[in-house]
Amino acid sequence: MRFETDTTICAIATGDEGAPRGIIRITGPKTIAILRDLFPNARESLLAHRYARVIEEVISLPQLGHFPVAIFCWPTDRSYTGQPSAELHMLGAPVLLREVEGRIISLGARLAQGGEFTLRAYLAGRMDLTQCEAVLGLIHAKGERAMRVALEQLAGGLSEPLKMLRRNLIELLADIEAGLDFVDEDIEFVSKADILKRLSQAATQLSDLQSQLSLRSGQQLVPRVVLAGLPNAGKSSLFNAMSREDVAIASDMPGTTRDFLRSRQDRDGLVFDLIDTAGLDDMLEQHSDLEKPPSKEHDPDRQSQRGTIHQLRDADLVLYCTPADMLPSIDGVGNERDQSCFELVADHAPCDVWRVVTKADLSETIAPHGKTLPSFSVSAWKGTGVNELLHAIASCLARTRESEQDVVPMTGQRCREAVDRAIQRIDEARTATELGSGDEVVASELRMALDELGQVAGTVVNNDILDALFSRFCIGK
Ligand SMILES: Nc1nc2c(ncn2[C@@H]2O[C@H](COP(=O)(O)OP(=O)(O)OP(=O)(O)O)[C@@H](O)[C@H]2O)c(=O)[nH]1
Ligand SMILES: [Mg+2]
Repeated sequence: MRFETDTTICAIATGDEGAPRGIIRITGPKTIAILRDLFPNARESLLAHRYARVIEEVISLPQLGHFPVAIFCWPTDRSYTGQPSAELHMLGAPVLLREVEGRIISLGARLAQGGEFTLRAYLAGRMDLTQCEAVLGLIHAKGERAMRVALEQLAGGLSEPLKMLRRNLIELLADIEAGLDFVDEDIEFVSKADILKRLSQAATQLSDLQSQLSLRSGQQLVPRVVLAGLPNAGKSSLFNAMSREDVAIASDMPGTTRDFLRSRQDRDGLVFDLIDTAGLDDMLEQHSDLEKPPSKEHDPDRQSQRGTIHQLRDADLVLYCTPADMLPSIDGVGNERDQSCFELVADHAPCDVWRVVTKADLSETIAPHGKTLPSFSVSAWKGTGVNELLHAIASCLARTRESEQDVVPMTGQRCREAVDRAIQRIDEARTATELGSGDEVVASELRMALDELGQVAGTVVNNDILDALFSRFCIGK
């Protein structure tokens, strides 16, 4: 990767398979001079303005003919790269674009390397590294959500809190260092209480940043799939069938399951926890005091059902079990108790709730019934539908995992460790302050924390990181 910025670079920024419109980008000190040579008729207008503008021109190419070109021109450093820049928008025929690119090179530019335009934006202080990665994320975005995440990050979603955090720490460091010159004179520049308060604010900001960086359902958190329903709905039997072992007790006595059970599943490469819960029944009339934690409940039945409510709140997906013999009949009249239980579950689960018809062997055919048509039907006894359900869960969770990244994955991978180390340094600084180890020690911990954060933003430059990042860009970006 070339880190010099005194050359003028150019590249075709659009694909080479031909399109109605093609774009050539130029940036660097010679941009305007090159444009003036390329478009002699626009010499005056190219010099006349200091602001970004569009000039309609025609380019004459020997053997190829005359072609209209829209010159988007940023004549000063107020551009993406922080240097005079331009984009030539013209017919997207590859032969034509290559011809014009060749002319620009013959007039004093060189061909840009992949990522060099964004690298210049970074070197000019226009963007920090998290934003450069967001540009890359945008280029490679596979879906709408990935694109939105990249755009938010590009707009400063991560840079702004990072900037504020670094500013606060720099100010604290400056205050402490100012005091170091006067240690012998017993003047206190910044009190111990103030240092501790500011360090604890920094620790909170860092942990916010860390949660922004961690992928919700990535390595840290295993998704949780919770089975819920009325007592005797067949949850524990389904739990056993899905985990292929008899861990949960199933019986025809309502209220068999008291405490929740967990079984780790690995389906289609996706790991998730399946959770069996106590059937909800007594809770149906008790909506008002559901917020009470399970430990505060004295009645064991209600305590176990309260535990179910807590499981629901942490769920990534709920499988609501309705036994086939409780399904609404053709005329739409369903089991009222089951319906209110479904509503209770849907109210408390922060995620999708699928209706799973259990004991499907009890009814030969499951009649469709309007809007409440069940999505899945399974029989734990016969083993039917269980694999299909597991497969659907895995693909649903995989989709969610992909879409729940708060930051461009590359930024997440690169920054998580640096932020962890910064948290450790701030912790050390707090301990040193509490123990009265001396302001020099606190200042040195703060400097190390700032270095770590500098690596996230890219103010502390590490050539390997820059190389790894910018070499992944395509030419013209
Ligand atoms: N016909 C039929 N009966 C089933 C099936 N699955 C479970 N049952 C029966 O339904 C009854 C209740 O099953 P459980 O799995 O204990 O139900 P549960 O929802 O866990 O019940 P609680 O723990 O009390 O909330 C038992 O008698 C099971 O044998 C099935 O696929 N077909
Ligand atoms: Mg059970």
